[in-house]
This record gives sequence, structure tokens and C-alpha cells, in this order.
Amino acid sequence: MSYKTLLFDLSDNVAMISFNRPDRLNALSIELLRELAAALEAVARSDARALLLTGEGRAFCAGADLLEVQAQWPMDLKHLLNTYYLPPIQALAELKIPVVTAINGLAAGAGLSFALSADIVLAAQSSYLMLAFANIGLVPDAGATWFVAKAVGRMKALEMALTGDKVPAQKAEQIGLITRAVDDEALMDEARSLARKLAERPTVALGLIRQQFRTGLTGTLEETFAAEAENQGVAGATADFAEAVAAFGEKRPPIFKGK
Ligand code: T3D
Repeated sequence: MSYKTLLFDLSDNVAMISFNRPDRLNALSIELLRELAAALEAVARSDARALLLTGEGRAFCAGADLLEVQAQWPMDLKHLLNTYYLPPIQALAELKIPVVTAINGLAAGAGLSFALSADIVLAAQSSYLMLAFANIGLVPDAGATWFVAKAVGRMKALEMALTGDKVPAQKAEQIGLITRAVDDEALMDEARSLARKLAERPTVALGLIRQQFRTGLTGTLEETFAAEAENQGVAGATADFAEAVAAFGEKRPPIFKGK
């Protein structure tokens, strides 16, 4: 499938999706959200063992396309969210492969939700993150409330949500909002090499780990014990676990096939 608002690449078991509306700072139009949902379905069906998400130009994503909202005024935002935002954000959450985000510039509003839905978030030193919603009279959406509060705690999350202030990458790293701030010139190389490294690891276990942390963050200790045991049953039956055990005995590095 070809896309108008995204770049899509799949090579060496690494899928890469790049928001591609640089003249609008990669703002989320309905067309982009539809294409993103389709691209994520394609990733889920493919042999990709890691996904890298980034943006073209000077922004990662400036959130909802406000010019489109204006052109279609008045819009039912609840309907818009449920129909167009939820499918791709849920698809990202449910992917069975690790997801890396490279925040190449500003990430605002729902754009920040997409960025933080990843498991590992790298950001260029010059980039900034922004819960821009309240600046235009809205509330955080597309999971931003959960993603931000789970990452930095209620106090810092509320400060970001209520003030709508820009958080520079360096500070975002300090408060645990992102994994790491990286030199601008090094960002894409580092993100690609991280995604490639993850794609060579035991994919089934990695997919289970990302789900298991969600359970761990929202469930009780007992629910976490149960999820861990369930998932370990699955991981323990994979060819990759058998390969790792054999490789250990043979004193050689394992070669994981993602099965
Ligand atoms: O729709 C729903 O269902 C509701 C869901 C809402 C979820 C949300 O995401 S709410 C948050 C929406 N986003 C924002 O409020 C951010 C709006 N943008 C800005 O405040 C500023 O653009 C930035 C602070 C992000 C960046 O400022 P700056 O000075 O670096 O760039 P700029 O000049 O403002 O923008 C450059 C161009 O991108 C400009 O176009 P032009 O004039 O050169 O033709 C601007 O209109 C366009 N642009 C930037 N953000 C958006 C946008 N176009 C459409 N939608 C945008 N969000």
C-alpha cells in the first residue's frame, strides 16, 4: 500500500513509520490517522520484529490538525477520537513487537501520546514535549493522561497538563518522561541501531514483556504474579528459549528467530 501522509519502510525485520506532513509539523489529519491505522495493521501482519516511529522535517508531530478542525467546524470530538484516534493508538499498544520512538522535533498534544506509546523513547536534544491540550481548551487525550502520569507521576503530569508548557528533551529525560535525550545528529542512527538490536532479540518474550508491564502498572501484585506465570508459560515454550538454553550449554551466543 502507498501512503500520502506517512513514509513506510520494512527492512531487516524493522518497520519504520514516519509522519510525513512537514509543512504542518506532521499534524494529525483524519487521512493521516487512517493511514497510520492501516500501516500498523500491515506491521502486525508482517515479519517485523521491531517498529520505529518518527517524523519528517523539524517536528515529530504537533497534535491534532487544527486547520482541519477549523475547516470542518463544529466537530464532535468524542466521535473523532473514538473513530480515528483510538484505532491507531490501540494498535500501537497491542503490537506484539517492541516499539521505539525517535522524537526528532516538537511532540505536542496527541502527537505526544503517539510518541509516548512506545517502549523506548529517544528525543533529539533540541526537541521539546508539550501537553498542549489545555492551551486550546481541551483535555489530554489519546492516552496522554495515562502515558504521562505513569511516566512522571501525578504532580509533574498535572503541571504539564495544566500549564501546557514546553518541556525540553533534557528535562524530559531527567523527570523520566522519555528514555534518553540524544545529540540531534546522532538521533536517527541511534534509534535505527536500537530498533535493529531489538529485532534480533526473542520477539515473543519482548511482546509479552510490553503487555506485562501494562498489567504490572495497573493491576494488583496478585494479578501481576498471574500474568507473569501465564506469560512465562508461553515464553518458555518458544523455540527462542530452547535456542538460548542450548546456546548456554554450548558456550555460544544464541541466534533468536523471533519464534
Ligand atoms: O481533533 C480532536 O479530535 C481533538 C484532539 C486533540 C488532540 C490534540 O492534539 S490537541 C493539541 C493540538 N496541537 C496544538 O495545539 C499545537 C498547535 N501548534 C502550535 O502551538 C505551534 O505550531 C507549535 C508551538 C507546536 C510550534 O510553533 P512554531 O512557531 O515552531 O511553528 P508554527 O509557525 O506555529 O507552525 C508551522 C506551521 O505548522 C504553520 O503553518 P504555516 O503558517 O507555515 O502555513 C502552522 O499553522 C502549522 N501547524 C502547527 N501546528 C499545527 C499546524 N497546522 C495544523 N495543526 C496543528 N496542530
